[in-house]
Amino acid sequence: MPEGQEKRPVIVSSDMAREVRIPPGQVETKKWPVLHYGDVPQVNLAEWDFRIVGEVEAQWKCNWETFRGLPWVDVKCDIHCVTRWSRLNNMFSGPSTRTVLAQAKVKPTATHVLVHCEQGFTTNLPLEEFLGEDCLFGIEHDGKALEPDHGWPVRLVVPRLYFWKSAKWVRGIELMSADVAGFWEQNGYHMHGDPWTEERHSWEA
Ligand SMILES: Nc1nc2c(c(=O)[nH]1)N[C@H]1C(S)=C(S)[C@@H](COP(=O)(O)O)O[C@H]1N2
Ligand SMILES: [Mo]
Repeated sequence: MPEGQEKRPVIVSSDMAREVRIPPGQVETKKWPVLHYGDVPQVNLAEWDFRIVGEVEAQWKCNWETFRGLPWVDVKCDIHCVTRWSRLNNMFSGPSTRTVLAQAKVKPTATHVLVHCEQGFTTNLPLEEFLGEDCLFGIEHDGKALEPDHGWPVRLVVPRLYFWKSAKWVRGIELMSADVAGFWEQNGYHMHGDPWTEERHSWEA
């Protein structure tokens, strides 16, 4: 937790209030599976930076110390992978997407976000969903730094969409004036990805 921030808001994802917590076609797991394309990147915090580019009045860039020092929130949420596992009752901590985006002045033309990660991984989502109140840049999970496998030093967490939108090893965001397919989306995953209506693949759209 950043120094001087003794108390931070706890946000409970609205999906946790559902009577049925497991979306259709999903199975609960107590473990936390690891899933990604390619290798776990070697990240050097001294060289790490985070950028906000695209449909903004001025680009914004910061180093790890500044990013980590932004005010944090704690978010309780369930996560749902399109490969059919769901993991309930996670706690992620870090700066909210709203806090991070407030560092730049977004142009009114921005409608979507393309998230950029180490090794060129990308994922796309509507700006409105990126700014959901339960969305954050997760630095800790259940009070501990993320494991390298799960996105250390920081991953996006968008609890109400399938978990492939929760990009690991994130390095920046690009504000877009149109919806542009990211990595898994180019490979057939859905442009939106709502687990409750099973938006798994674009050919089922
Ligand atoms: N950078 C990056 N992030 C990624 C992926 C990836 O391939 N690269 N895969 C996504 C997919 S498909 C899933 S299901 C989740 C899995 O996160 P986990 O390994 O922490 O469970 O990460 C997502 N984030
Ligand atoms: Mo996934």
